[in-house]
Amino acid sequence: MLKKKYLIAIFIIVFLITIVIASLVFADNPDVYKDTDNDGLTDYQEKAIYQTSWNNSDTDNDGYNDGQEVANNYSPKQKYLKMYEADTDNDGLNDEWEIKLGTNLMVRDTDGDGFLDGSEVYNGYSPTDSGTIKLEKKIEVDIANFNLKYSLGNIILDEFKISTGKPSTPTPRGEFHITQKFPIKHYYGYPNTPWNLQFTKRNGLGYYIHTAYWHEKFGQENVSGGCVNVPQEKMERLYSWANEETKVIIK
Ligand SMILES: [Ca+2]
Ligand SMILES: [Ca+2]
Ligand SMILES: [Ca+2]
Ligand SMILES: [Ca+2]
Repeated sequence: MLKKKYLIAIFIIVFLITIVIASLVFADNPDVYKDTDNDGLTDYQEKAIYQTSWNNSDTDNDGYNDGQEVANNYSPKQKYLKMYEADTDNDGLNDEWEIKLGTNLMVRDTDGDGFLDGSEVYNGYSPTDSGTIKLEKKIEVDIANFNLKYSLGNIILDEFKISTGKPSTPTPRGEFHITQKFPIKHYYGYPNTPWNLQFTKRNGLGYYIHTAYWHEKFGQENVSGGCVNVPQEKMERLYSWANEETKVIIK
């Protein structure tokens, strides 16, 4: 009985010592605090996340330091490109989403399962877990708040202001799926509209999520004939990412 008590006590002591040593090691990691090149990103962020130079404040040599670029959503690695326009490792997943999803923006197959990060995200798999569990691809439209967000599993890939159907031609509410994709559509009075995602059809009429080059009412007023209008600079990424597995929830 006494022996058992000793064993438990020894176990607890060893456990506590391990915790203390581990916390000392991590607290002692200077990279977490140090910003050697004084560009606003710590050495740790530069080495582990942005893959920038920790001792050169302007990695891509474009006149803006790494921290400034990250703060303004520009790539510190690729001259003049926004974070989402850069795909440093050319794996089909842009640098902004690599960082959101926790993948390595210099490694094309982060989890080493034989599938590129970009194709995993497109097909609804985790790029950081080699398992085969599917993640939900979901677009959520909040009509009252003029808001659209879309996500892979529980990670939001983007969120922005939109405009939906005016009171006489409201956007249908409910749960749908993307049914068809059209790179260009000609709507009545609005030809050559890029990036169209159809999510339902009623009385022979298709309802879409698409750009609207003819107005700037996003976040302000619902003006459409029932479609969801998205700002031009937001739509191409959403269009490329969405497929028939993508759920559309409109409320
Ligand atoms: Ca730095
Ligand atoms: Ca730079
Ligand atoms: Ca990439
Ligand atoms: Ca992979």
